[in-house]
Amino acid sequence: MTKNSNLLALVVDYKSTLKNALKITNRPEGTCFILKDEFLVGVLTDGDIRRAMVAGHPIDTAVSSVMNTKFVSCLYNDDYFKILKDKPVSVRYIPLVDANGRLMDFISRSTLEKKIALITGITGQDGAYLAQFLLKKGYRVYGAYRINSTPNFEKIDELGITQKIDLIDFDLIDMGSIINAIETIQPHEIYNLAAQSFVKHSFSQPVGTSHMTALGATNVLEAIRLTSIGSKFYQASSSEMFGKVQQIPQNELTPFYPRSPYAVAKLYAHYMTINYRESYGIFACSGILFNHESPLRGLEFVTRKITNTAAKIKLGLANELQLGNLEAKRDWGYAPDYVECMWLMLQQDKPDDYVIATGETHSVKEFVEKTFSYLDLDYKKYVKINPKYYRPTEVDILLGDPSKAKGKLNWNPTKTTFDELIEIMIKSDLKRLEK
Ligand code: NAP
Ligand code: F7E
Repeated sequence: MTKNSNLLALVVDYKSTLKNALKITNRPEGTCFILKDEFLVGVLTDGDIRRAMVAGHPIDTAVSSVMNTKFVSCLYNDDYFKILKDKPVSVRYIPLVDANGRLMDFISRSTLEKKIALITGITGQDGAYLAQFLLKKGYRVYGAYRINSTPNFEKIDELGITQKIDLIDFDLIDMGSIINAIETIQPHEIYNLAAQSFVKHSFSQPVGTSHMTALGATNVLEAIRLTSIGSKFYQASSSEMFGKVQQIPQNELTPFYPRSPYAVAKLYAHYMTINYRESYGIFACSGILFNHESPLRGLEFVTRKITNTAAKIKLGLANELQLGNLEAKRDWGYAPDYVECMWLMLQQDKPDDYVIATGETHSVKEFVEKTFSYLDLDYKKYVKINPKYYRPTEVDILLGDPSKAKGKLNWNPTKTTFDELIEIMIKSDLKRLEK
């Protein structure tokens, strides 16, 4: 749709009820529509108005004072209350205006019927699967990515969803870009998946990891607080926070003992999420996800390194696989099963934190053995230990207890078994390499 002022004629008609307008825009009860003449120029939540009234303003001043703090919906006139009371209104196209009343864009009714999600880390494994999942649920999905010299959309390309996602550039460590994204998009849900997520790199880049993985999450939380749009927030926390485990299996009450700069950064972000929930009433959830893998897993992570190299060996494209600690044990699940939990957490009545795991643990060696034996290869002939893949401190065993997620989210932790996961990954690597 072009930004043509003639289209303003399409903006509002008065045939159906305001209640319908509330319904189609998927906004909570108590939402106020801001109208300028006959044009709907923005939306305020009940919370916005209540906050301003608590500050002692009469309702009309309260509304205008709140609106002045917003990027969108900054016009106000008396028609608003008159129309709210007397005239039913339905919206086909909503013009978005800036603080000076300039037309910025239109939002179509069909767009407003959809829930809006903002995913940070859209170029990563989970970002791609979560986007696919939310698109299937009918969401409008905005994917935030950082600008690199070469854009890296290969995962969403592989799922065939790149054209269905609205891609926006931002950087986790640049709060202005996050505020700008939230104000422009007005998302109902924000999934913060972006992070420096490779544990080994966090030892060589501890400061960069803290900036992205710890402060990045704080930037998003602070942006949610400042924009006051009421977006729900999901934080991608990690089983790495259990580190030197204090209890087996680990659940939501297990004490943390992080063993890498990555894990320390994630723990900071986890507690920030809880703090923003308790301090400001933000609907913020932390998903403590155990390792989850897939054909879209980065090649540097051990599972994908194993399946990809073993497939290459099978096809005569490589002759050895160099690994570090084969004794480490992990609770490995399938990424597409796990992104569903992220969404489920944000659909509950109350925000909370959940452990997401399969409840099974396997060693790296077991993963290697199964992969090679699936390909009729003897791993002992090909696997070489290289100390460079060891870490200064290791997490020896992770085993999650997903009972809470199973009970409260009605989630099935064993939808995809360990053997099925390995098979899916090998088949995909073989297929890709054969191409
Ligand atoms: P991933 O594949 O490594 O993806 C990480 C994403 O973060 C990438 O899209 C990356 O973008 C982006 N990113 C990094 N720094 C950024 C910055 N400064 N600004 C903007 N974007 C930035 O990770 P994943 O496996 O999908 O995991 C998703 C999240 O869950 C991560 O936070 C991870 O730490 C956490 N987690 C993962 C697991 C797991 O087993 N997969 C388990 C628990 C928690 P580029 O493409 O530009 O690098
Ligand atoms: O290592 C051992 C390594 O790098 C798994 C991230 O998604 O999950 C992931 O972190 C184990 C470790 O994952 C190699 O020492 C042996 O014990 O695949 P990984 P990770 O460190 O568990 C958690 C939950 C996250 O949150 C993280 O973001 O495998 N290992 N040899 C090796 N690991 C690698 N990468 N490469 C090797 O050659």
